[in-house]
Amino acid sequence: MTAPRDPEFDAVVVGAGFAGMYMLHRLRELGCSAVVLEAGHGVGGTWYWNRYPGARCDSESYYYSYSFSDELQQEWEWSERYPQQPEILRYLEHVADRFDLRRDIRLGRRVTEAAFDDDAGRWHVRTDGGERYTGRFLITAVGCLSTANVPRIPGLDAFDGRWFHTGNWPHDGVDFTGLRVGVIGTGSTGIQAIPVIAEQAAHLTVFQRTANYSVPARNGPMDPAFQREVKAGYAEIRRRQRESTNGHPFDVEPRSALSVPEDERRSRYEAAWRRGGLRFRATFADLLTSVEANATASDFIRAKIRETVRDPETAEKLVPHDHPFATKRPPIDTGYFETYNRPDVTLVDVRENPIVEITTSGVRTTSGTHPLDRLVFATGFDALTGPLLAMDVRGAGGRALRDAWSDGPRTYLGLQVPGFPNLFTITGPGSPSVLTNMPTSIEQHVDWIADCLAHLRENGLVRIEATEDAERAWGEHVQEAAQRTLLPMASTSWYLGANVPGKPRVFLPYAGGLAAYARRCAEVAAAGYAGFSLAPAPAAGR
Ligand code: NA7
Repeated sequence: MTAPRDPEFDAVVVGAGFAGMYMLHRLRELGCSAVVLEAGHGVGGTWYWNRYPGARCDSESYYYSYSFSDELQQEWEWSERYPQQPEILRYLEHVADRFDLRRDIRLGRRVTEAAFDDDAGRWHVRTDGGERYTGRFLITAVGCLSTANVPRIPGLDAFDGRWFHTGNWPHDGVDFTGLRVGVIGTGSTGIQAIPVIAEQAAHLTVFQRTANYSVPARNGPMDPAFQREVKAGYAEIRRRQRESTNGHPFDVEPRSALSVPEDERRSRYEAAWRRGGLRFRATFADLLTSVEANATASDFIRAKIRETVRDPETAEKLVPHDHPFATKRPPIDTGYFETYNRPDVTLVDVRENPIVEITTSGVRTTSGTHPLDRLVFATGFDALTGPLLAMDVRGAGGRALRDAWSDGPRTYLGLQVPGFPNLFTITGPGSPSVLTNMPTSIEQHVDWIADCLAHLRENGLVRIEATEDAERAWGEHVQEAAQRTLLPMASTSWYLGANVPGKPRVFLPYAGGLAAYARRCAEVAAAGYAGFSLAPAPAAGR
């Protein structure tokens, strides 16, 4: 008897979030056979896992969505300016149904190994359940922020209460009523969760390592007239997104913060503060390129924190001082700083009083023990490289991705890795990804990959691999692009890998802007995939 063969596909896609689902749709349009392997027991990716209290998107609903189908964008109704996690998940489930994607998505399959077979020119993929799949192409759609970072604090195992990481939240929810809750972390996630948890808990203790800037979100119900206007204007909105730096449809003020008189500058910041949201960053052209310009925005927010928080000592702890505004991912919030005016909320500065251990009953810092019943880690992710390295990926000659990236990720355009033929990494390190509105970047990547696969097929080619030279030049360009901004000034940023002990300090996303990046990708394709080596099927008998 012959052993059953692994199911064979043109492409194996890993992940069924925004990226994996659109990739499947495009592969089908090309007539390619494909399977999507998804670790979760439902589609949605980020929005399947991140169910913590207050979880919502910081980009506005009308543009944090797919643009590839006008019918979809016309028929879907968003209920709020910023969609909550359950609403985005419903949207992605709707997409899965509407485009009949589910029949090629295998849920509950975590990919643990992927190895390239040089002779056959195929990827062999294995899941945690021991299933095997084979594909000519392996396309990762694993997200940038999907590998939870739980700090190794001594004693966690001994904690008598329950603990949670925000990115892996129990599906049946967590009831904090009447409990003493601790939250570690004040990034975008902590800043969303803290006000909501404070409403429920008997007492909330926030453990803050780095004070963060935050701008009010100004969330609210979607205005039906605005929704109609958006739907009528989608073509233009999508064009603006694609031609922007960050994938948002708004313009950046072309003037320098330093070119306007102080009272005008202040009134512009006030207006941006009242309007709320990530657009605050666009108040002036040079907030991310000039230390002096940035200081005007940073000082404005610092003053707002001091105005909002009544206890001056707490306010001072909350005022960021070690990095310029927006050099770490800028959070937006609903009542974050106001939460510290509650009598049942305590702020602990763990830079001043580091956490020593977790005891059976709480968190012990150098200044004493904070008794807790529940502990929430809002401590972020092993960003960009974590989800790729969590799979044991082996390229040509059995080389491990982990070894190839021991000094930091090496990619060409964030899309391919030399030595890993026929592997495409959607929103991989070295692409704009997390510096942009993700669905916009995802669509650009997926479309580029789909066009590339069509090109290969039309030309009788079966193998594509980034060259070492192209990778080296792109890697240098990624670092230069970061250096042209203030982003590397945030020394504790996950953009730099600084949040995970032992991770190489390399600036991970491409900071040159989405529009410039997409132009570059298009030029590369138009030049016959410059920087990639393309090959036909090996001669028989090889
Ligand atoms: P982030 O932005 O990485 O924030 C994590 C927070 O947790 C941040 O305040 C960290 O402080 C803090 N942290 C991490 N490790 C520790 C330890 N060991 N002790 C104390 N505090 C710690 O993750 P988020 O989930 O908030 O946001 C991720 C992205 O998801 C977000 O930007 C959006 O794009 C969506 P630090 O600043 O490192 O000192």
